[in-house]
Amino acid sequence: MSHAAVSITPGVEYFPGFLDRAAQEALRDDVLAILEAAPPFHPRMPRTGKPFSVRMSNCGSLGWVSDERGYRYQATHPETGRPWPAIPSRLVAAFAAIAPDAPPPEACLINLYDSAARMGLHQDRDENELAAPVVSFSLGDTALFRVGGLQRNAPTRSFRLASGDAMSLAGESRLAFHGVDRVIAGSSTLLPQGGRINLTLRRVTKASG
Ligand code: MD3
Ligand code: FE
Repeated sequence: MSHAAVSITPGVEYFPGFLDRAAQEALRDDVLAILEAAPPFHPRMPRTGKPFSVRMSNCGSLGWVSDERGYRYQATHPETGRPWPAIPSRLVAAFAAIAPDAPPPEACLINLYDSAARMGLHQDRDENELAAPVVSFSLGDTALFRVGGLQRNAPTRSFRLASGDAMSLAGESRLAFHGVDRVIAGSSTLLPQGGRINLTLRRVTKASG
């Protein structure tokens, strides 16, 4: 594992090549097994019900879901009704290597991008614990990622998130606007069907103590 962090903007740290190829393959296999138990679903926009282009699943004690009733964290899959699978131990270890002082993550959102999927500029603000860092890992095709400021119209910076890259978001950037402009098809051989998987680990409830 490489631990050289690049600071993108205060609170946003980028770890290019954090996972080597063997670690990416092991994590990919963990995630593909999770998706057998907790199949990807298409989240829908609150109110309008318009489906996201990104498919999602989760692991951990809580998972992020969205539908006509709103955005929320819940303990069960919205379609199967089953509890989410556990976060794989190698992923918990990778989180701890990046955020050694953080409370244990409760939610791991699994975002699945095909070559047409994107994620508009947004803030992550559905967590009750905003003091804890968010840590993300990318697998598969490279994404063109954008991060801005605390207001939607602030200037943004773009960079690529490639397979094995990690990012941590903390402090003043925890509420920065960000999004995925597009995914570059065919840029990685990691995933058998192509596309991109992003894993985002979060603390949702206030950590006690
Ligand atoms: C920057 N996912 O699921 S994760 C999301 O690549 C989401 O799938 C993106 O944004 C993806 O909400 C990016 C990295 C990330 C997470 C939280 C952030 C970047 C962030 C919070 C503030 C600034
Ligand atoms: Fe986000």
